[in-house]
Amino acid sequence: MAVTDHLDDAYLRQSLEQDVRTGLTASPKWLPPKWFYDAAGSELFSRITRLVEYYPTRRELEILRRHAVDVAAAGGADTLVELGSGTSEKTVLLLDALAAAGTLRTYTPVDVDAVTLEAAATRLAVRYPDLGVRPVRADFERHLSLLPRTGRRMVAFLGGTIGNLPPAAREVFLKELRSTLRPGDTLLLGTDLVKDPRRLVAAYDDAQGVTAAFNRNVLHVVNRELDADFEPDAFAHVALYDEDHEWIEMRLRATRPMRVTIRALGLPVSFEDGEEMRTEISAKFRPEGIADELDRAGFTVLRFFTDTAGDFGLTLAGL
Ligand code: AVJ
Repeated sequence: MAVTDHLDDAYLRQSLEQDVRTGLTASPKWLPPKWFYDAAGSELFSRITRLVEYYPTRRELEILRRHAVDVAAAGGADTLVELGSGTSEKTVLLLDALAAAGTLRTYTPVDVDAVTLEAAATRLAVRYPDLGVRPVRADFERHLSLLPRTGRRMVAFLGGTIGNLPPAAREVFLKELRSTLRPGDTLLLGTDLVKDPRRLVAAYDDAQGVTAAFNRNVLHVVNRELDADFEPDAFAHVALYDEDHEWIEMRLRATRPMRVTIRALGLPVSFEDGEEMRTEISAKFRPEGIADELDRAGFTVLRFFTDTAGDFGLTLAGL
């Protein structure tokens, strides 16, 4: 399967270097969640989606099972572009509905991890022999303008991944996405919703420690790619809910004082005992907040769907 690759090694390397230098010299330290997703991290995330505590994937599937037909009918798309497609597990429901509606021609999954992208694209090409599957390896924050320009498009951004962007970056992202779309195109946006903080924290701090391993994976990635000497097991996994910002924060806490060297950057980094480094925010939304943000970016909400428990939201927006 031919993958259109906008992430050549030099580009990836340069953005990782820049992110690591910026994040690890900041106070407090941070690393962007994008770097969780190498092949091992994508596999760990896939295990997270099957944990009892991690409800978002199951809830979004429930919504798609019930409403994919409505989404397909309202969207009328011939091209489905999926940002952060991962294993494309949920996409099958959308593809079935769009295929049944008779409009669908092309599916373009977009992801940063080549292995995951290739596997998902091949699997879907086999399942839908009449569908043009055109995988694109790209960073959805940087390469929106390079996505397919033809046909009537539905851009799906599922799973709540938009919540990984802080509010200002969300605004930029939504405005840029809006500017690549034309009348008739739609956005299908998955968002986790505000709920009991205990359930939120449990979803990001599971009993089996899969999320902890996922969190520490970013250190393995930096070790491998930038010849660093982090001891991932010397960092404790932290998940907390920030009530003011209404987001989950994942952090890695140094369990003792440490000196780490990022050899490829010639960068020494010290951690104090107990020092915490932020590795992810995962924002939780309210329906009116979603409509507001979409509105400000020039979208209009066509439909809002939720599951029976009201845990997760799926919004279909037009221009
Ligand atoms: C894939 C970004 C939607 O924020 O819930 C899961 C990633 N992090 N557990 C999320 C994640 C920790 C996930 N997204």
